[in-house]
Amino acid sequence: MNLAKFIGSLLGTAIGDSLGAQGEGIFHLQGTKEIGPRYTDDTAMMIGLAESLIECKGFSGEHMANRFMENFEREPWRGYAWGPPRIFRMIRRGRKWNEMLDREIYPGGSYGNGAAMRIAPVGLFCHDDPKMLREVAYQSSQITHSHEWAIEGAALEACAVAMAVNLKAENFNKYEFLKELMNFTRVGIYQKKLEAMKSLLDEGAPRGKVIRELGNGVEAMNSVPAAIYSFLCNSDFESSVIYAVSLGGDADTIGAMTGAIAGACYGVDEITKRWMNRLENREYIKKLAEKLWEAKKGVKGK
Ligand code: F2R
Ligand code: MG
Ligand code: MG
Repeated sequence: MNLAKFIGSLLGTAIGDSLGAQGEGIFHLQGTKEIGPRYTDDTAMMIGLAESLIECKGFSGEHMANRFMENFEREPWRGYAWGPPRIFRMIRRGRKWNEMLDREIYPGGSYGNGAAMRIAPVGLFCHDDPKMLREVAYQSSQITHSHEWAIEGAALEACAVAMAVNLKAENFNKYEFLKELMNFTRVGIYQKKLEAMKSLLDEGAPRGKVIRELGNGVEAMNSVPAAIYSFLCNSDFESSVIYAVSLGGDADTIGAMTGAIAGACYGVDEITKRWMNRLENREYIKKLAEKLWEAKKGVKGK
């Protein structure tokens, strides 16, 4: 278990988010190279998820839902989307975390990328146990997102983070990585997009084609594949997140999810120093990664 990878993944999330936050919603963002002064809801929710896993030494739906709600109430200005704040208000009024409250907002539940954008701590905490990883990814997602595309997107992103933790960066083979993700996913729309990545990688496809085939939107199935691809088609942390954000669209979230995977692969020492120095709340996020690592060691030692 490598502490630098845990720290890299949580700080990587925050850096990718802060880099993309400057241009969320813009179609193409080529040229963005400096992080903004603030991270957004992506990192705020990743922090809540990590805090809960640490405090409970594992998953507790009620605790996690309350932590999401409290963190939102303290900082409602982080740029949350439409659904989650409504769910937090329902929870404040006494509704339960596992009532699939998003179905009262979106028929069939939300397939937004809000569950996947915060999932890095699950990939880290469950990096050695794929069954538990899928279970915790699904359950933690269902607090706000119960649509199959949202929970599977979160599990796939968590799986990519876990695989990145487990691999030695010098042995990274993008096609092997992709194959393992294809074996993991159970949902057709992700299987199709992972399949498409093979040819996109082979031909070094231009950004326009990548966006057309994988998407760059706020929906989980239109952003998780873009983040995985951004990691696969680059070979260091900085170029991975710059590429992710250059796809535009939901740039903070594609940046955050790419940063989580790339940070887990390359470790904190390979993260661009000028970004680290500017990152909001850097010391707290680093501390959280250390505590998550300690909590994992404790659980493993039992
Ligand atoms: N939302 C933003 N940014 C724009 C808002 C900025 C903000 N108001 C400000 O500047 O202050 N960013 C963040 O939201 C995304 C994550 O969203 P999440 O948590 O998944 O939310 P939600 O509401 O569940 O879903 C988001 C959108 O997805 C579409 N959608 C989801 N389920 C649907 C369904 N069943 N049918 C139709 N559409 C569905 C909707 O368009 C939702 O609005 C991240 O980008 C994060 O950065
Ligand atoms: Mg955001
Ligand atoms: Mg976003």
